[in-house]
Amino acid sequence: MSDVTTFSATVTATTRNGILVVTIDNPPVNATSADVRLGLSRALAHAEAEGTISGMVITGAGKTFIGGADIKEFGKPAIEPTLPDVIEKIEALSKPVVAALNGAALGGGLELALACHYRIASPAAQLGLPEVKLGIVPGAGGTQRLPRLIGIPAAIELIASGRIAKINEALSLGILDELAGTDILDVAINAVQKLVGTPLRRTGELAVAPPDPTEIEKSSRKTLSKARGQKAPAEAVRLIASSHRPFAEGLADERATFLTLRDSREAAALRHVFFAEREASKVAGLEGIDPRPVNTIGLCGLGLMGSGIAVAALSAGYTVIGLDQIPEAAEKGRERIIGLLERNLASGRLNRAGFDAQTARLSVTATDADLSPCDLVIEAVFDDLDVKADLFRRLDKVIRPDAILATNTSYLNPDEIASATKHPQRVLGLHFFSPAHVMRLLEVVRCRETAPDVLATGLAVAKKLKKLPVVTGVTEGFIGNRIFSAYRREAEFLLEDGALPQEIDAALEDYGFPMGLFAVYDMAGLEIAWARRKRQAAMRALSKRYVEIADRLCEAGRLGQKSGRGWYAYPDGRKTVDPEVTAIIEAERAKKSVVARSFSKDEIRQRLLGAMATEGEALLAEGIAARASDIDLVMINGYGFPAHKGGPMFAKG
Ligand code: T1G
Repeated sequence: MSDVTTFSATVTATTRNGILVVTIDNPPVNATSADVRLGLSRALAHAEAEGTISGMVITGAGKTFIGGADIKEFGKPAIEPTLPDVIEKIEALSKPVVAALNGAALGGGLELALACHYRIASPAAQLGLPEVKLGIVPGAGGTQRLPRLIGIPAAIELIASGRIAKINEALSLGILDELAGTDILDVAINAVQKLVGTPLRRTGELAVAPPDPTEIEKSSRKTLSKARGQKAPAEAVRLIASSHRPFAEGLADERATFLTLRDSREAAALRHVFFAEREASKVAGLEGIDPRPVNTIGLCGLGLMGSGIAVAALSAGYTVIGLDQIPEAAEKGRERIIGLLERNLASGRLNRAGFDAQTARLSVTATDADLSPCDLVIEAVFDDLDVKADLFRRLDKVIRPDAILATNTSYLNPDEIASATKHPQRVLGLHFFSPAHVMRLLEVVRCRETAPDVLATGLAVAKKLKKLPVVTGVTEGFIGNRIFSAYRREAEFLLEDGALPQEIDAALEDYGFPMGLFAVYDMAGLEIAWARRKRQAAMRALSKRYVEIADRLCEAGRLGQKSGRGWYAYPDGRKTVDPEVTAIIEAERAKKSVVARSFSKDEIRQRLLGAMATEGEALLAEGIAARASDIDLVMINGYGFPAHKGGPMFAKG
C-alpha cells in the first residue's frame, strides 16, 4: 500500500504509478476552506517540483467531490491562497491534472474541476454553479471557463438558473470527458497516463464563439423573468455573454462582481435562508430519538389536498392506502391521483417504470379496516372538528396502537382532535400547503401530548417526502396562517386608511412577491375567511379595530376569481381594477368618517412587513415558533415572501 503524504489537515495524497492521487477530506461537504486551499497549493507545488511525479488526480472523500467554497468563510478576512489562486495553479501545471468527480461538484468545486485538464465523473456526481441562489455569481472562473467548454448560451442557461446537471447531460454538453463507475480512480489514473507528454487542454486558453444576441436573449429570458429584482442572475448573464473577451479581463470583472455581490444584503439574505433550511429540522429535545419506521401511509379524504399528499407519498416510495366515505368517492380519488401521476409521466418527471411502480403501490377503499396495515395515517377530510374527531375515533379502532395519526387541519385545534383518540401521544399535525405534491413547506405541528418519537417520525417523513419541515406549536393558523391573518388585517386597515388594493399589491410585487395579497386573496377565494369571520363575530372584541370591506364584497357575491369578481374584476379572466370595489371601500371609510390619505409604496411595505414581524415576535414569545429563521422559511415557502429579502424577521433587521 503506497504511503500517504499529508499536505494539510484536509488534503492528503498517495502515489500510484508515479501519479499523485490527491484526496480532499473536509466534512461535511469538502468545501474549499482555507486548509483545503493550502493543502491543494502544496500538493501542486510538490507535483510540479517532484521529477518522479508525472501527473495528478484530484478527488473527494465521502459522497461529495467539493460542495463549493466555504460559505461560512464569507464576510471574514480572506486567507491566502484564494480559490482562484489554487485554480490558476491547477490549470498552469506543466503536468496533467485529472478531476475524479466522486460526488457533488458544485460552485467552487465545479470551477476547480473546470481548470483541470480532464474531467471524469461517477454516477453519484451532480454538477452545477448554484451561486445565483446565494445572491452571487461564480467567483473562481466559472463564468469564463464554462462557456469555453460548452458555449455561451448553454453556460448562461446553467449558471443564470443555478440548476444542477446530471452526468449524462454534463457529458453531452462537454463539461465531462468520461464517465466511470466505482473504479473512477483507476480510470482517472489511466487518463493521466494517456495525457502525459501530450499538449494539455487548458480551458482558459480555449476560444469561445462570439455570442449571438438572440441566443443570449433566448437562453436568459426564462431565468431573468423570474429574477424579480435579484441582481445576481443578470450579472451572471452579463459576464458569460462577454466571455469572448480576453480571459484575464473576464476573470477580473467576474471577481470584482462576485466580491460586490457577496457583500450585498441580498446575498446575506439568501445565505440566511440556506442555513435556516438546515437549522429547521434540528429540534431541541429530539437528539438521539429514533423515528418510528414508516412504509405504509393511509390517506383519509382524497380530494385536492389528499390526492396531492398521496402523490407526494407515492413519489417518495411509500405504499399508500386511500380512504374515502363511499366506494365511488374512493374511486374518484384514485382517478385524481392517477391523473396527477400521468401529468408527471407526460412531463418527463416520471418514467414509465416509475409510473407503474407508483400506481402499483396505491390502493383505495371505503372501509376503515383496510387501513389496519398503516404505520401513519394522514387525514385531509373536510375542515370541521366533529368530522375529524369522529374519523380519529373510528381509526382508533382499526390501526395499531403504535401507528401514528396526523391531521392536516389548517385552522382547527389539533389538541381537540387528538383528545378524541385513546392514544393522543401518537397524534401530530402535518399541515401541507396546496398543491401538496408541489409545495415544499410542511408545518409539523407538535400537539400538547405528541410523543417525541412521533414528532421525530413526522420530521423523517417530511424529509423523505422532500418537504421543508418547520415545527410549530398549537395556535390558530400555526405559524404561516397566523402571520398571514395579521398581514391581511393590516392590509385591510390600510384600505380603510386610504390605500387601494392595486396600490398595496403593486408595493408588494415591487418588493419581490410574485403576486400581491389581494390578487392571491381572489385566487384562493374570499369565502373561507368570510365564513371564519362570521363564526368569530360573536366573540370579536368590540375594542379591536375591525374592517368590514371584505364582508361587503362577499355580501355582494364578489368571492374572487371563481365568481368572476372579488377585489378585482376578471373580464375574460384578466385581473382588472374595478371602480365598484373602490366605491365600496370609500363607502366603508365614510361610515367611519375616515379621512383617506395616500400611502407611498415604502409606507405600505413598512406597515405590512411590520405586521408580519410583530406577529412573528409574538409567536416566538409564545414558544409556537422555535426560532426567527423558521418563521422566515414559512413565509418564503408558503406565502411568496421573496427569498432574496430573507423573510420578515430577517428583513426587519
Ligand atoms: N459551505 C459551508 N457549509 C456548507 C456548504 C458550503 N458550501 N454546503 C453545505 N454546507 C453545510 C450545511 O450548512 C450543513 O451544515 C452541512 O454542510 C450538510 O449540508 C467561489 C463562492 C453539497 C449538495 O451552493 O447544495 O462556491 O447543518 O444538509 O443534503 O464561485 O450542502 O450539518 O451544520 O445540505 O448532503 C456554492 C451548497 C457555494 C452548494 C450536500 N455551493 N450546498 O447536501 O448536506 S458558493 C453551493 C449544497 C461558491 C464559488 C462560490 C448541499 C450539498 P450542518 P446539507 P446534503
